[in-house]
Amino acid sequence: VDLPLAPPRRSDAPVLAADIVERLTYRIGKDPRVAERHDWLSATILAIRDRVIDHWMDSTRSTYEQEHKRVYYLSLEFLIGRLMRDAVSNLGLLEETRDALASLGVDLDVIAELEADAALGNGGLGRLAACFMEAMASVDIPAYGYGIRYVNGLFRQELHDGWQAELPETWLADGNPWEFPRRESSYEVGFGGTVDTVGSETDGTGRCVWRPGERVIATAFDTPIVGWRGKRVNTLRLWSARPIDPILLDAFNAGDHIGALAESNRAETLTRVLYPADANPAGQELRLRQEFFFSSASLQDILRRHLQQYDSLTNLADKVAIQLNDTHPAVAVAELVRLLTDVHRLDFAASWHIARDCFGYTNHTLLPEALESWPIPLFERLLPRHMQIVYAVNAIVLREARAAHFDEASIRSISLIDESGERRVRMGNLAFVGSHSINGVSQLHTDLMKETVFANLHRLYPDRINAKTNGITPRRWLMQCNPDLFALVRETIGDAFMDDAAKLVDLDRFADDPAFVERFSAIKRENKVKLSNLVARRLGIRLDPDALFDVQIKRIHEYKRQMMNIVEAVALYDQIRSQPDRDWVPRVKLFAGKAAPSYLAAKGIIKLINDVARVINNDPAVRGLLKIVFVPNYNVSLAEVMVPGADLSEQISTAGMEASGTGNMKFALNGALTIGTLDGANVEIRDQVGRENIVIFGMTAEEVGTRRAEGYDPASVIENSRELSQALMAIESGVFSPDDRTRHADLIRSVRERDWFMLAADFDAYAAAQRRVDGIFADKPAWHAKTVRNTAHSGWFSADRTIREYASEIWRAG
Ligand code: 26M
Repeated sequence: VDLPLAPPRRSDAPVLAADIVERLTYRIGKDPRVAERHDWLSATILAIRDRVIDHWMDSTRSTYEQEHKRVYYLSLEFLIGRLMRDAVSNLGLLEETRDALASLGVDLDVIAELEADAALGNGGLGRLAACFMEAMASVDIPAYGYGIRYVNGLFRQELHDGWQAELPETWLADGNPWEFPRRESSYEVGFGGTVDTVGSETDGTGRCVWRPGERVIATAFDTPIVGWRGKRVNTLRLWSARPIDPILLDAFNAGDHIGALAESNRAETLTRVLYPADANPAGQELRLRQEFFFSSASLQDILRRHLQQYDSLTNLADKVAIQLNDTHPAVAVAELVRLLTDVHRLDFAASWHIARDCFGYTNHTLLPEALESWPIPLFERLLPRHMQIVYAVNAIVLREARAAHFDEASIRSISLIDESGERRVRMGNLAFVGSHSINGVSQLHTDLMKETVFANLHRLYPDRINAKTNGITPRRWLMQCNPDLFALVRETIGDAFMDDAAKLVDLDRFADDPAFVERFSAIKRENKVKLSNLVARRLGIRLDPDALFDVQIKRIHEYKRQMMNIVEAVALYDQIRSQPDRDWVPRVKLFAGKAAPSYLAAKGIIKLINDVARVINNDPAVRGLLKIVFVPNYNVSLAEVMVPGADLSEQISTAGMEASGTGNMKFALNGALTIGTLDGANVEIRDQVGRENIVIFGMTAEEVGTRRAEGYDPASVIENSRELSQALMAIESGVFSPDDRTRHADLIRSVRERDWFMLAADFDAYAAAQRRVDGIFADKPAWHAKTVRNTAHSGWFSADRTIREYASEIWRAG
């Protein structure tokens, strides 16, 4: 045969096509003639995965050879979504893969849709961990993510008569071609039992030995995470629990078929399901077991890898940085101290200092009900040795506070033990004292950390708290989810922004260029058509793509104020009917999000949205000027369609309550305007895009605080707002729930009586801001210029920037 010179890249497609057929035949065991779409997906992933492996091994090897510091990101959640497009696109194989599949009669976009959306997380915190994994690989940081391989991720949401129903999510049902089981990387994790002292206390040989009453095996499953341009491939290592003895044969043979499997079931229950709350920790024993299980397995793995290379633990903190994603892995602080002292025989003080030099802790919420703490009797029963270590650490910290002349109240707030009622271990305080860095996820949130929950710890250790404003990966959240906009940007300003998102600012000078704006807005419209098609397919509701698409997608929470949004829709509905001849701007309000199954108020809000939607959407007097849509089963894949199709991004939390938000960044990057409060990263979005290009309303965090301190009275506020009074009255009188007129009475009463999230106080400002939005939207050149400027100035929110800050200021790595 005639061997060509270096072929143009696209001609690699035949090689890839042959590889896919090979995987299909020999790995899946399917004849291409009878293969189904799902088989093609698996075969394609296997072929792509094989192209990742050399990069993966190179990355691991170079870290080892160059003795680079490794970063370990411990998180109980990784909300990764689909991986195929991400890997293909980061490897630069998108066109090649498309062509290869086309030559086999397969459509890439069709099979990509079949990949399971891995939802091993609840919301923002889990999605941040996934963006960080991709960004750490992209900026060439040797990093490992550690978490749990839940068999069932976040529940699937259905709507039954407008109410949320939860169904199990079975992402592994068709197998997971991305993962590599690592039976050789297995560790024992213990629970319960007793603590013995062996040797003599006096001659220095004395030490503690924990003899667990129960043990399980943690086994690793690795998923490669490909960075941008395939530069580096890192590992996401998820632990699965299995029993030491899969079956007790003696018991089985004696006829005890249930007892023979009891241990096995108990182990498998550990990693069975993700807890579906993203606030209000349930405080259940299984959750603490999950937290300790994955913390312990991860630390044993980290120490094994370090000792294998360096043969010593004294340099651990020079070579290892461990980031705690919230307090969920905080027990790792005590576990590392235990491993260093009891197992590796370092003295306690040395162990404690090494641990603190290794750990960093990221806080994601200030909501008091979301701060984790565990009842002492439970903690002590499950982790008796760790309880001792917590007390020992607490003694050190309290001694330091006394030496600094702290008063009793301050000392009580610093203590690792909450003595105010039932005694509890405060995981936030444990994470704080066990870390050399404690960071917030936006500037405002960090300032509030210093003033509220951690005020006294901050006074004692004033140089530990720092701000690291969240970021998002521009690969998934622009290149992949909005390929047409990405292509336009590239054609307009060149390729530099692909490696440095800050360079998107070069788009700014095109904001008033009619030819550019025309194309930019045509792409937005096309994305709105795609979103409309999804809504038509799933819900049978027809949308007008020229209407303003107003989108609020996030977990359903009172503090996020979806309720304020829907009440405003009711007020608008009222006005459209009473002033039919005004030049209303047609609007579609889209909602999506899950409520924690036990969060009844949040579920009531979902039902309210659906009740209001039914009435408004079916009222001919509205003449299509207002539509309300609740899209079920919000997940990463749905966000990838809804974000590019949005005109308006709703970021309307009560100021001071949303730690950062990251959806806000995704919308701005894709050219939506934000309507928002000065909360979390909204403040920084305003700073970046400029106050003319964002619609800010409502009280500041400081005003919220003062108002509360003064004694907030919602009733009088409601009385003074005609619009709000009428909307609330309509809802509570059953206008939207004719089949059960009092259905929403409790929800409305909680606003009238307490209004903890100050919906009433911000309502008029919100409604006025919405009318400002209408005005801008009607002035197309003004609107379009603002949308372009949002994209142009969102580059700073790249997770690459965030990760570089973590690397240089916290991890001293990379
Ligand atoms: C705790 C115990 C038991 C079960 C679940 C939990 C739990 C799970 C998730 C508690 C909180 C969880 O998440 C909090 C969270 O998602 N916070 C969000 O973090 C984002 C990333 O930093 C921020 O952008 C959001 O503002 C913040 O709400």
